[in-house]
Amino acid sequence: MEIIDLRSDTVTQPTPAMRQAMASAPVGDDVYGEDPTINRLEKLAAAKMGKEAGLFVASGTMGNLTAILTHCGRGDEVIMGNLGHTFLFEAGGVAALGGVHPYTLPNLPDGTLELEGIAGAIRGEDIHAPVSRLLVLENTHNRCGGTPISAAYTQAAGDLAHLRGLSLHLDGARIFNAAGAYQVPASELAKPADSVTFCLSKGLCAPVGSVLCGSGDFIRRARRIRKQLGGGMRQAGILAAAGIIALEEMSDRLPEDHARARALAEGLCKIQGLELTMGMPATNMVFLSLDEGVTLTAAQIADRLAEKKIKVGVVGAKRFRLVTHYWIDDAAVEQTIKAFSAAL
Ligand code: TLP
Repeated sequence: MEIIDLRSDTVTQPTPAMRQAMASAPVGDDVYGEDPTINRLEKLAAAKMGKEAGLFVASGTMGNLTAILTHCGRGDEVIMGNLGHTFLFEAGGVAALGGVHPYTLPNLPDGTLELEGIAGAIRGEDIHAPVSRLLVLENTHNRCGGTPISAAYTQAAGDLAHLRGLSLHLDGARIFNAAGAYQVPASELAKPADSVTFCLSKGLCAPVGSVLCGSGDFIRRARRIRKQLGGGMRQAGILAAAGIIALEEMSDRLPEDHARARALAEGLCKIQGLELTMGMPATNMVFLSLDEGVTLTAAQIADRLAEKKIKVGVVGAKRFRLVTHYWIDDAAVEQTIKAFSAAL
């Protein structure tokens, strides 16, 4: 039996079309700007985001780090959510490698930051304070339940940042999930942002990579930072070839994963002992917790599920995260609901 892996959409295997494209991709040395497949991917990505230029990077983390280090110098401050991926899960890279000071604001349950909170966090002219340089938003918001953030909110936050002299970076690791949820082009969600990263290697199934997009000048500067970080790649067109398929063939099908996440949530919340922590999913993430009547921990239940070849994310003593993706079909959803029921 195949393994049902719901831990993340990062576990997705490349599609057969990707493997074929990778095998035959024309390549060159990208540090010389001579990889035709990377150049094609960067152009395509920039067009999808409505920006002038793109930069292929190894991961979402590298894309966010490159962006933040391009916007900010040492001692500058970046405002971000306390549940944001850049704050929680990127090993403190902006502080460790860039000397950039994070100012965190509480994320609201829908993944946004209160506009008054952002306004209040922006520093004035005071030699005691770091210089406020950048605001970071995340769409979809991972730890807030995979919630999609609207274009209207992003515009309002971007307007506020710009009015006060800050730039806006969007961690759009799953921006195509947000676009699918709102039924709008991703470029509309990214429009207010000065820079945006999105991942090819999550729900879009490519094996490696993300793209950072922004103005031509911003990407020229980001290219140097990527080199500093050791991210100048050579014949990586082999990877970009899969990224092109990801953008052309996989970005519009994500609502199928959202429908399966809803089916999974509907089935699981009927099981005694389980509750949906963040309500019905709007995209591809289901957050679940065990109620007080259950004595087992989430890790113990995950072990029982693993015996049935089902892998789920354990994100707290009593909490799970289940993520649907291309390799999770209707039968896998049903099997998972049955296995949870038996494990409890
Ligand atoms: N998220 C991973 C884990 O790191 C938690 C996951 O399984 O969801 N931004 C967001 C919003 C992300 O969710 C992630 C990965 C990244 C950036 C980083 O991407 P990678 O893993 O490519 O560095």
